[in-house]
Amino acid sequence: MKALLIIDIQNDFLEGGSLEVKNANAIIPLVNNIQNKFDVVVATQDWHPATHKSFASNHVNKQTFEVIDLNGLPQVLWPNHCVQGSFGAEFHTDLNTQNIHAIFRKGTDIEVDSYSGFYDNDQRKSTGLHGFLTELQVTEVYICGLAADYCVFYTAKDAATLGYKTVVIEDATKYIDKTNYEKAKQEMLTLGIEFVNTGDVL
Ligand code: VGL
Ligand code: ZN
Repeated sequence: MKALLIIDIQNDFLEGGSLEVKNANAIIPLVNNIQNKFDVVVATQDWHPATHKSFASNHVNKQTFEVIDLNGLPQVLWPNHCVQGSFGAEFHTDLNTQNIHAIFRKGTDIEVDSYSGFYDNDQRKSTGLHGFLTELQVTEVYICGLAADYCVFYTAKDAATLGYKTVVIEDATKYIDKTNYEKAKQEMLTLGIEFVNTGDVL
């Protein structure tokens, strides 16, 4: 079985959002177009309490995009984003959500960030996504969404490590930082992760 994982297509990562990813809105029609090519469609949502420690605003004298040590892990300090229940945390209204079988929310523990749709950044707490896919006998995951150098990257790495055939649908992702993404892509290629465009899955 083949699953499409739609990562964090939420208002705060889109045009006008607090952590806007450049040209991110352009991926929405591409993601809508490919959904019916998969047996299972899953989405993730970044879903932070307002007190989340990945927010620069929750630290004294820290700037956004500074890196700190958070409970032993390097942590980029972000602008407030995807606060639980806020408009910024909602999926963009143009995203077709009718085919989405399940939604997995992450980043709910204020002490640890969660880029991957599978596990918190310390790999201690699971979102349940792996159990869900296993139950449905999914062996291949195709990943799209935001951002290519953070949540897409970490989700793809965990998927590959868990033994899924892992494919990133590159034209249906956008990165925050190009250099970061180029490094991430090299690492993904080393792990055997494949790259395609939406035209290849249609
Ligand atoms: C993300 C930064 C902070 C993402 C989430 O979805 O890529 N990036 N939180
Ligand atoms: Zn976040």
